[in-house]
Amino acid sequence: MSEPTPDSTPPAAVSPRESLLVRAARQLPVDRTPVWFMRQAGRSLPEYRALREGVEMLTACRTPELVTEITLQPVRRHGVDAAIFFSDIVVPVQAVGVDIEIRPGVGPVVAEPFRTRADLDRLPELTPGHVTDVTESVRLLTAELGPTPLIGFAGAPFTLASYLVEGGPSKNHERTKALMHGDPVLWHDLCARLAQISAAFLQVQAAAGASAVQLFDSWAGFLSRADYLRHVEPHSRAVLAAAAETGVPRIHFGVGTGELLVDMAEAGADVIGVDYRVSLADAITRTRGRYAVQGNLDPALLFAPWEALAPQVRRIVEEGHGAPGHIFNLGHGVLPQTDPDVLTRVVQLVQSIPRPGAGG
Ligand code: 1CP
Repeated sequence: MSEPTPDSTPPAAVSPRESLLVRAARQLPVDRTPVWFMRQAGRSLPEYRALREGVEMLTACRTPELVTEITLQPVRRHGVDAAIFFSDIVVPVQAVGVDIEIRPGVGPVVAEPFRTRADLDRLPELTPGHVTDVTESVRLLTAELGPTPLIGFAGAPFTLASYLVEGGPSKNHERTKALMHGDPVLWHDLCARLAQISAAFLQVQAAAGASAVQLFDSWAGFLSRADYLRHVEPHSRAVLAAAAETGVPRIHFGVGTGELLVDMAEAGADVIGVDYRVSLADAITRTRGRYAVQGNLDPALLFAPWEALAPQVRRIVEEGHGAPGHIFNLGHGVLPQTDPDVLTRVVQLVQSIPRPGAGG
């Protein structure tokens, strides 16, 4: 099989690593904008809720047959251009032995929060042997997905550290920031360990067949730029550099990160994820048109009437035409009460709009 030439769009059925999503991430021409949704699996889908009946979240994440079925559900239903691996950002820390569970309606809860140097002993490095189920899940999935790319993911060190230090979801991240400033040496050691874990988790997914990876730094927007650059960016940079070795494109995403967008892109991303607070046009200007962009429909707009929603979808696709590559997505995850039929309609609309300048 030969590489597609950069100046032509390949025919529809290609290998996932030549798919629209990967081409857009690599700034290669595409005849239309690829689309997927963060949190497209689960939550809003009745078929997901049926499968999860009586099964704990982390058990579901570690059971390859369930992971495969749950990951495929939104691909079948919505016809999206990529699958997102059904897992959670806390799976790799659980895999190395941290006592953590995901409580319904709450999120990840850590039995013994991390506060001291001795706690680092509870966080060994991750090896592929810790996550053989993940390798198996990705292999099963990529066999089923055919030409549709699978996106692997991991949590970034800061977002993971926040769960470990706070012990669960946090509004203000106060204990995390107290550790960052109160004991910067321990903070850096914790983040360096988490960076190793995230990087190894991404590498396992790419080695087993994922065609792109996304690093979720969901809570980075709670940081000042100075804190981000000093205490966080070097660790995210290390994860993205390790991910680069796999050869698959890297998407870097956070929420409320308008002030950090350039730094997050320059940390080593191929694609910068843009939340809904910053327009794609502004994001493209801020990053000087050097990066592919992903986003950024406000997930709450999926509750608006179609006549109000459709022009917003079109506007975002058109703004994305100004970037060297655009992957349509929401500005954050699908909200649980979203009508899945609206998501399908958004996919169809995005896929109906040609991207100018593809030469085809
Ligand atoms: O029982 C359930 O169904 C629990 C809900 C749920 C689901 C479906 C959680 C708990 N995690 C997931 C899956 C998940 N998590 C995926 C794969 C599914 C998909 O995207 O379609 C992904 C990519 C994640 C990543 C994740 N988990 C992030 C980063 C993305 C983001 O939303 O910013 C974060 C912050 C988490 C932690 C987490 N896990 C679950 C919840 C409710 C939370 C957030 C809690 C909080 O507010 O802090």
